[in-house]
Amino acid sequence: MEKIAGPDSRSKSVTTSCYYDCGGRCLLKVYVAEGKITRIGVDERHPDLKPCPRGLAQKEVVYAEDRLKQPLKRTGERGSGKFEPISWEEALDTVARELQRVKARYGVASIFLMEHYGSMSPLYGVQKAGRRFFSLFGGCTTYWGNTSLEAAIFSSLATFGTAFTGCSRDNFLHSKLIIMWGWNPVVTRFGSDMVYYLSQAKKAGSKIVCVDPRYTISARTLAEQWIPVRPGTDAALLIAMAYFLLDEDIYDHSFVKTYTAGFAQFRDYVLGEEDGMPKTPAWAGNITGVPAATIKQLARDYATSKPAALYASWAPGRTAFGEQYHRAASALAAMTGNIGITGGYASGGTGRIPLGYLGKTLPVPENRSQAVHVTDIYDALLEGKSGGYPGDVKLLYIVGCNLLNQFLNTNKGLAALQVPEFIVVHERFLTPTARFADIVLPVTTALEQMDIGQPWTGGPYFIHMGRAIEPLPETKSDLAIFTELASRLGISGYNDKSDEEWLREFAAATPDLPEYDVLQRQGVHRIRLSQPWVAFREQIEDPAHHPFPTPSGKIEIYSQKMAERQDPLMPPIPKYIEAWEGPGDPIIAKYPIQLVSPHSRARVNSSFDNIPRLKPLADDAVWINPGDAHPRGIANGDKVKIYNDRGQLLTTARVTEHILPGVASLDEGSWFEPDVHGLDRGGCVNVLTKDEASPGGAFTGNSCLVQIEKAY
Ligand SMILES: Nc1nc2c(c(=O)[nH]1)N[C@H]1C(S)=C(S)[C@@H](COP(=O)(O)OP(=O)(O)OC[C@H]3O[C@@H](n4cnc5c(=O)[nH]c(N)nc54)[C@H](O)[C@@H]3O)O[C@H]1N2
Ligand SMILES: Nc1nc2c(c(=O)[nH]1)N[C@H]1C(S)=C(S)[C@@H](COP(=O)(O)OP(=O)(O)OC[C@H]3O[C@@H](n4cnc5c(=O)[nH]c(N)nc54)[C@H](O)[C@@H]3O)O[C@H]1N2
Ligand SMILES: [Mo]
Repeated sequence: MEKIAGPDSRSKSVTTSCYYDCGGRCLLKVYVAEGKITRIGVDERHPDLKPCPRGLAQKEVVYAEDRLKQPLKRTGERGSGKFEPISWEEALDTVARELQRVKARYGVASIFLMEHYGSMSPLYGVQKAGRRFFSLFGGCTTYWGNTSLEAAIFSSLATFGTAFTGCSRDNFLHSKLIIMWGWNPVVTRFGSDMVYYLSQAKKAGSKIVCVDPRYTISARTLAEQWIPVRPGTDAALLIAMAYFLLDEDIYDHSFVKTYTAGFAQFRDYVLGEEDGMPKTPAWAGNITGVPAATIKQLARDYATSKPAALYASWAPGRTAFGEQYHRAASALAAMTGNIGITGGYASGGTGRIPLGYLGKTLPVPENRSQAVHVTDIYDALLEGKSGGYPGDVKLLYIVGCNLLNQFLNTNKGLAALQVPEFIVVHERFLTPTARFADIVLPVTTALEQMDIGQPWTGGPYFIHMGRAIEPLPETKSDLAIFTELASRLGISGYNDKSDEEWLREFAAATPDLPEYDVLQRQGVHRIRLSQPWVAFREQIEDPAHHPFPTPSGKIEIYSQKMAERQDPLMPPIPKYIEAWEGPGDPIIAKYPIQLVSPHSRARVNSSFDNIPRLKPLADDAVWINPGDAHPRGIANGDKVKIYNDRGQLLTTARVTEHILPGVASLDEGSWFEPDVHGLDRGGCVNVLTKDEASPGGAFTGNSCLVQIEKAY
């Protein structure tokens, strides 16, 4: 914490960060006078960690007029949004009593804990704080499946045996070619320093190509070439690239031979020896909408521009059979010999690196929780035990999650949220989900807490997050709330340390960190690297002593574990499997447009949709190609209705050549606002999405067919 020179000795600036699930972990310099934030600035000493518009708007988040500042108790119908303020005493007594009642009467499986990514804080983080509490309470039902990247996790584990498949971002300075595949980092960040390095790479002469149904701001500002592709067909495109490399014999034979397992089976499939269907560029052209010549050129560029990084992001994985796309991307990275080398990239994976992760966070003891997949939560509420789920949910405990807005098939969610006898929500704002609570507990923000910031998907750095201001009166951290509930319920050992004691313990358990006091003084701690950190460098440089952590010790293009499942929808080699609600689904006759739902530059998922400084920066309009708009009589700026059998919403049309014909795009995260006819006037895209998991567990929001019409 440094004092600003000036007459007011009560002024200070505090180094901190946010801990949203936002793609970054930036450096915020928070100026405080007389206990109030006056402004948020940039620390010029760290240009690569410069905050984004969302970080810079945190003062407006902390002091938002609609910030919840007292516990609320429902007074109207559930979902009506009618509440009265109550004391913390009454709120916590009620929640503790309900927890006890439901546990005694129905058992812990009837309590559903839905904590999510509202806060990724290592200490107060809703996931750790909530899970620890319910563990000690005796268990609960909860969820499994990562809404962001389950397909990538599936692929990383099957192919490489680990989820750490990424690189430090300076690695891209060495790439001759960077393929941004379903990736829009200017908006989604993927590390505060990512775009900083991509821009430098471009300046230094790297060629950047973007494969995306949309011509995004990243394509516009970073790429030389935009290759539009139909959503959900990426595996076909990648597999056809593999065909071309085989056909032209321009793949890296020695890499494939030395480091991979099962290439022969993949080759047989690609060449059509397995099923009589060669996966030629012409074959993929029909499926993906990408001309065969473009596919060949991209494949040739990738194979001949070593080192090259194919950055396969997660959105194409959030489709039906999305895991096949990630597996195919890694197979291609292996065929071009781009794994484990500076300037290359393992592709197809989580992109995580182990640097910048704390060695210890709030511990969660083993418990007896059972889990429901993220796409089945509403079914679990509606069907309970008779539907094969762990219990009949009587108490729903929601922390850091805008469930109704962010999970697939919002209208099913409306019915599901009427099922539990009691719903508790910890929130900062009265979100569409919080409106369904019986009790809402108001929580603090990062600027009112102290913490250690660990970067999203990895560093290599940490940020000490100083407490800028005292919590606004009558708000509490999630950890403090659970601590008080634990004491009411006679749970001992939930939290026997001060916040600072926990942080000291985390720092001490992290070899990459100095002592806590040093970290606090430094503000930012960089992990110095002599060369870019690249996943699998040891495996490639010294294979005799460093096998891959897979059953075969190799990169498993053919996964033995997958083979054992004998499930044609989870084949041992990457295959193109036609998606539901994709171009090949017969219902396309009724709903002819593929809708994707990217992440917004103005929000973190649905967070900040209510913040007046940020909402005008949002692009809350549906992108539609003129070829689709004109026959429908839709002009730029018109109000349009988007609908399918699951729901309908109202939004504005952005008629643009920047999206492929037959595809539309509406950013996720705008708040659900249904009218009496069930038309969502808020533009929440999940009223349209289907709540079905891919076989590998992916959340499939980008497999969604709709119709669009002009609204009058
Ligand atoms: N500003 C901001 N940043 C964020 C977030 C946020 O809400 N706001 N959220 C964070 C979170 S939680 C996550 S998980 C990540 C998400 O990171 P991503 O999944 O990478 O991000 P998206 O914006 O969903 O999609 C990226 C691009 O993929 C394209 N796309 C969609 N479907 C397909 C497809 O089938 N094939 C191809 N080739 N492209 C496709 C979209 O048009 C979009 O331009 O972002 C993180 N960063
Ligand atoms: N159609 C479609 N749907 C999607 C996606 C998509 O691409 N398309 N993306 C998916 C992805 S990748 C993700 S990660 C999910 C995100 O889904 P969620 O994790 O539900 O994300 P948010 O909507 O930001 O909701 C988090 C809530 O936590 C609150 N919050 C913030 N900080 C705290 C805190 O410290 N404590 C507590 N108790 N609450 C806090 C915020 O106010 C916010 O309302 O959405 C998914 N939904
Ligand atoms: Mo996410």
